[in-house]
Amino acid sequence: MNNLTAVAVTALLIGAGSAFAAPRQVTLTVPTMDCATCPVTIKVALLKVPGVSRAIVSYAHRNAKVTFDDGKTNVAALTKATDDAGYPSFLADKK
Ligand SMILES: [Cu+2]
Repeated sequence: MNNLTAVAVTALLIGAGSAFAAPRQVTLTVPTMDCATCPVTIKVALLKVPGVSRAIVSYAHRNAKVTFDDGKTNVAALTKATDDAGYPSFLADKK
């Protein structure tokens, strides 16, 4: 019974935590991609940033759509991650 209560409390805490976390999506322009494997490198770099849940990188559009928890990371950390991977990027939209 105590274990069950602990599990229930933990579930509530996790639920409350995710209620406060606001998932945010931004588009980063990455102008220097020059071949089809560049997006893979960029995606891996972005997904390593704590708080990033999704990264869709398009070579055709030279951009990266990134979904992240803005309680854990921010746009500056995302652009730094692509910079560090060799691809400078900047925010394409202000949403
Ligand atoms: Cu490349």
